[in-house]
Amino acid sequence: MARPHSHPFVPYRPARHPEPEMIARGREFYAHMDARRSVRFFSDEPVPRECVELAVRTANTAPSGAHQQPWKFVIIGDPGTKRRIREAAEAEERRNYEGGRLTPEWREALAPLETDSDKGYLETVPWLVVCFAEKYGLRPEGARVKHYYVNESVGIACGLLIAALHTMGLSTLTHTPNPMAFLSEICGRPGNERPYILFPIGYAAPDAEVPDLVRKPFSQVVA
Ligand code: IYR
Repeated sequence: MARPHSHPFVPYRPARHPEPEMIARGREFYAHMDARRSVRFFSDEPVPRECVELAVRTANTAPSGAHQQPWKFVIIGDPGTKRRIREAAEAEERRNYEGGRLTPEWREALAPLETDSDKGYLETVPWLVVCFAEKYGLRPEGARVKHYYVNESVGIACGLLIAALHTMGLSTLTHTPNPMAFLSEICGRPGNERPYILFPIGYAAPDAEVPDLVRKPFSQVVA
């Protein structure tokens, strides 16, 4: 059936599998993703830059509002920049944890994670990726372009980044130092980009531990 189009369309034939294979593949992917944990104890072992780039390429496959891809991923590997980011993040977190900026309710919610203002992992890891969300686009002459569903789009892209890292055997953390405006300055990003998530990326330390958390059972997340 030839549909009338006013813009270019191309055929799309995603792979299909017999039902038992669909279920086997789904189970395998679920088990793989279910084994992922956020990590705060990293090894300083080097990781090929190509792995990080592949994760960013994967993130860039995310669906986005009006296909505007309102994201930017800054890849940082040099020790000086990692140090500046660590120092700035810790300064903010000291105001949170030691300066009383965290509300008692927030403190209580974070207690099981045993987080504190020490963000040494920001220097330990071989790579940092800072994801920025483009609040609006900028044409070369400077005109603003409205972006749609920025938060949803960038969130999905970051989810794919996390999945890609996990599939390569790498670990990360969705770190959101609060507030994180310092990331714009250190990364030299323009005003239309808002820091979204800071991802330390590396191998989990051989003796890494994670909080003994349980995921909500399926029955509680499905309705
Ligand atoms: N940004 C702080 C606090 C923090 C907040 C949440 I929500 C967490 O899930 C974890 C930590 C920090 O990084 O320590």
